[in-house]
Amino acid sequence: MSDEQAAERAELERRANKLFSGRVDFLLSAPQLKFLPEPTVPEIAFCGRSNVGKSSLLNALTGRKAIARASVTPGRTQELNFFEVGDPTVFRLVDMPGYGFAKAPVKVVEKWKALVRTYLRGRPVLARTLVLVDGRHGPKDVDREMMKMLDEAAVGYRVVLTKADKMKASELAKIIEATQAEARKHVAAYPDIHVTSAEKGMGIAELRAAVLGDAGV
Ligand SMILES: Nc1nc2c(ncn2[C@@H]2O[C@H](COP(=O)(O)OP(=O)(O)OP(=O)(O)O)[C@@H](O)[C@H]2O)c(=O)[nH]1
Ligand SMILES: [Mg+2]
Repeated sequence: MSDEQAAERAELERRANKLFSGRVDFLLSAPQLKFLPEPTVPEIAFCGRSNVGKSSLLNALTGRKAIARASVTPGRTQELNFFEVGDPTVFRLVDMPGYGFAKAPVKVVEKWKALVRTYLRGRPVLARTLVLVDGRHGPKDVDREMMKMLDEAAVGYRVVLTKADKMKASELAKIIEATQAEARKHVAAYPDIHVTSAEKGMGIAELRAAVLGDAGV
């Protein structure tokens, strides 16, 4: 990276940190498509398997402990939850229900799936999707399916490894490599993945800056 690029990145991170530590408000919870807010600003969606750490990552990015409810029980987030960032609002973060949760009733799972898919495929203001992958396991079949669906819908996404703090460095390195290789197989995925820990704050400043860029701010 040249000095100029490094300076640009530092400036973007500074702006991102300022924005994320300013106004962040819960807007609404949409259990069905008809409750979606007016598509007036860019949106960044968080998707991934149940329990992967979507709500926790959203909390970490915004520096709030519990603006998005993090769950003890997988399958806690059951609606599309919208959060507004900036004053006036510059963009929104959307916390989504997790996929691949086997214990929920089939009908409920089907309902979430349809909601998530329809939102991801048809939302005009969707600026970027973050596909979270558990740093303890790397990509699973359900993650690949989600990525494939996004590829087909031409929805650009970033692959984000979560819970990096739970792994030994040597194990994490293998997971990073496998996840990177997976991302590079998908046309709509950014080739470079993000490695994060909501718990320890790892990778958070970089992801804030990336989200700012994605939102076109
Ligand atoms: N050690 C560690 N634990 C984490 C991290 N992120 C999330 N967790 C834990 O993982 C569990 C699930 O986190 P959530 O943020 O609720 O996951 P989610 O993807 O929103 O889950 P659903 O809404 O049920 O789909 C919680 O017990 C979190 O405390 C992390 O970076 N490190
Ligand atoms: Mg959640």
